[in-house]
Amino acid sequence: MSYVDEVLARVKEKNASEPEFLQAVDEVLNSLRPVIEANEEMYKKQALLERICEPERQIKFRVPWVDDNGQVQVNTGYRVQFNSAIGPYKGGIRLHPSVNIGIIKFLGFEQIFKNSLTGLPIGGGKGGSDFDPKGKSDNEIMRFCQSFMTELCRHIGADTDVPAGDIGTGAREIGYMFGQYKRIRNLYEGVLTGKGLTFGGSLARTEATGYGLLYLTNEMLKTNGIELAGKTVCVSGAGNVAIYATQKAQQLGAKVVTVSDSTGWIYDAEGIDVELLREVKEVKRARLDAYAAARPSAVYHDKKAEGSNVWETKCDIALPCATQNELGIEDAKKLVANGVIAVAEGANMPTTLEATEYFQKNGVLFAPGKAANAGGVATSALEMSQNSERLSWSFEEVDTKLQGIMVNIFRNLDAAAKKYGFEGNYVVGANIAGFEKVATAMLAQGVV
Ligand code: NDP
Ligand code: 2IT
Repeated sequence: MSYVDEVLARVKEKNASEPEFLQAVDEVLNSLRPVIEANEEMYKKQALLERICEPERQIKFRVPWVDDNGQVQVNTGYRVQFNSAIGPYKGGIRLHPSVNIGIIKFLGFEQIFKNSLTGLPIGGGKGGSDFDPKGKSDNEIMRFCQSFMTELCRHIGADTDVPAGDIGTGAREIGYMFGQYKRIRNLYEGVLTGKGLTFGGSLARTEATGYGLLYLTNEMLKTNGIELAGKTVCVSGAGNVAIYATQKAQQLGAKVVTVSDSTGWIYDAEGIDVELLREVKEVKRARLDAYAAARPSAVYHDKKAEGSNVWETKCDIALPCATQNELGIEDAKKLVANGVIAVAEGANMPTTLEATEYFQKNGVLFAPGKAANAGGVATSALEMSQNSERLSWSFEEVDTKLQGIMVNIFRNLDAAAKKYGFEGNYVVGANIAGFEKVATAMLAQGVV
């Protein structure tokens, strides 16, 4: 049995109840085969793959809070500090009822390689809670965030671990968490990113993941002789990533015809109206049927009633920006039958392994999330730099750096794929390019 197969078998046995984590490990380790096989004995002796699949530290804690009726509620909080070989742990906090340790581990594992790809000095981590922000009042959100940070604050710090947003965690939640950290630790430091602009946040961080997704997609298309302008795009999700992906796609001359949330999706023949979408989702925190009600060209589809989703819409480019495993094999077949040219993941692991392989076999350009959505965390690292030097850069300065980072990520993964004989396989390219830097740093730092 090869070293990769041995480790895969052990990881599966050890983490049998964590399907998302196993899925992420399966994809990464399988695509690292050419690198590992070139130096198998050394990697095995160093147990490098076992070390990379085992978080440095996992923190699980109780989060008690009082709701508006005076009832005490209890949630579970997590922070997985996965790998600090190349910098302090860095990664978001997910607030969603589906959160469990396996989901946080999959996200933390992906974050190791993503953060490495950015070229910036950040390690991999992720956190969250099974708290559901939907339908909660501002005061309930604040009490939850304060309780969550009351425990988390002893494990994080500007040079230790720097959390940020993810599903269910936006500027409001980061603000409450920052306030509580500062109060308890008596430290005014860049301990979180995605902060408000009046207290150390970076311009363009809000837009960065969606914008970065389009910068990388554009570079991938250009490299393959294809123009983004004039293309029809399907976006899923209607949150932070989806909104700014839609905005940048339109600025670059494409037409985005769909967005979705957990209950339904919109087809808008005239192209999504981003200002209206922002008003519905960011300001009113309403459902997408409110978008359709305000826009005659839009049709609302109820997911449950119709059993449908955005992927049945004919498009040239698909950008899944909602959540893991939202694009399966049947969706991939529909997209390919409808002539899709490129798929780029705004979300983390939104495409199942089977669907990814189907795209690749059918000649669809496929950009994996750890490369395509790295613009968010890259800009978080730029926020950390600004906090350290106690300065703030202009929107244009940050956006220009972001563009450079995304183009560089694509060039690096394209080159890594070519170097190992997998030209055009950007999944293999991203995993190898991300892994090499982390592996070199881990080996240099000894058995820790
Ligand atoms: P938001 O909370 O802002 O938006 C999430 C969107 O996805 C919402 O429209 C939500 O619908 C939908 N969604 C979430 N969970 C589900 C589900 N289980 N089923 C169906 N729809 C769902 O999150 P973000 O936009 O920040 O994150 C989206 C994805 O991008 C995630 O995978 C995240 O990990 C990834 N990502 C985020 C980055 C960031 O900087 N924010 C950076 C890199 C990756 P509803 O409104 O109904 O809840
Ligand atoms: O998945 C991700 O990269 C994020 N949610 C952003 C993490 C960050 O630290 O900005």
